[in-house]
Amino acid sequence: MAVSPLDRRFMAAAIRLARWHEGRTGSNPSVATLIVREIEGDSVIVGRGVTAIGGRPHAEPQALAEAGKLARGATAYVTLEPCAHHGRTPPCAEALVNAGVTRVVAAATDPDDRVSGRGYAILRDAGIEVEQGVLAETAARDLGGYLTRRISNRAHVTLKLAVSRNGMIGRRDGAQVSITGEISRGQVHAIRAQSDVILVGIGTVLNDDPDLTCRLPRLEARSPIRLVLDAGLRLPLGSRLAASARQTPVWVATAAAQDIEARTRLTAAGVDFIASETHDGRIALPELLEDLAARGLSTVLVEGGAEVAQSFLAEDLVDRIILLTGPDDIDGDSVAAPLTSQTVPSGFRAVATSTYGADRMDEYERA
Ligand code: AOF
Ligand code: ZN
Repeated sequence: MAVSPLDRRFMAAAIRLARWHEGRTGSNPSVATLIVREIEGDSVIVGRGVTAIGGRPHAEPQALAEAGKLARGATAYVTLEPCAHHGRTPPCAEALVNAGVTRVVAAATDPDDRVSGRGYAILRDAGIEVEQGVLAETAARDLGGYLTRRISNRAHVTLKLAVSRNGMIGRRDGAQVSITGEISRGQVHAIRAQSDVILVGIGTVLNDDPDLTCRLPRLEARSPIRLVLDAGLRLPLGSRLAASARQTPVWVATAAAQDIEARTRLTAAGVDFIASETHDGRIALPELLEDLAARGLSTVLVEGGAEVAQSFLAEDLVDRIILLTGPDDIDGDSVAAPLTSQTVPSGFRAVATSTYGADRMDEYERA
């Protein structure tokens, strides 16, 4: 049976379900499964599952448990190829076979060496009809962090920039200016909640003293690790970051041999350190992203400032750009944004545009 419009609709629903646990499944990707069966001429969802918080159980056994006997003869919609390896649970591909599913529609292929194609092979060898690649692009966008970590062995980078109407990101004298409104702020906090790490340079910390937490009602607990690029270890003990390190983790990427006293005091405040390589006095970014990936962290949201954004762009380490453009100009002596909607680097393509109050949010990804 070929892929039908109905298949695409169920897959779209599965992709939406997978978003429920995005950013909450540890090093495992958040994927979803729907079990759909013909009942009296209608296609009915009889089981649904999304990778559990923390990463296990996987989506498939949960959906199959809900479907029970109704899984026999059903179609399973999976946003990622079902796993083929024996982890703490038997392979999901085998679970689908054993439950008597007769057709599997899948979106993205799993690049995990233990799976990659083997999940599909287990299904086909058991006589199950497999359609792969359905809405693969959408699924791959959501799974971007996981796929980049597995394929490129580094964390996936989203660069977030808030730019004034005249293409500025702030005042040169450091005075605080508000570029975007309340609605955008909520949106940014939601994106924070889905990220594993928020990254800023020490300049931003010294200038703005930011919190970098998610402050949306009921999502406070989903604030990710806050990581500061600080080769010279200048993070003040009195900064909001250091002062809240016990509630929400703060990591400092710094050169190995730094002021032992400052380090000891920050450690006592709950700050953690990543001993990092430096190039010309700056933290080496590719190595840092590899280090994060090796720790099971997939997604990094780069939030400032201009110099840090510029470094990630110059080293071709940006996978996604979120550009917020406010309605007003910043006058006087101001800092030009590394990019605006007019000057997005050629390696990127626009994937979405939204309006939040008076602000516009443009989203780009690698072409
Ligand atoms: C699935 N369904 O819901 C997810 C999958 O450490 P383990 O045993 O949990 O395996 C982690 C791997 O499982 C991960 O790298 C990816 O290949 C796969 N994730 N697979 O069948 C799921 N989350
Ligand atoms: Zn599995």
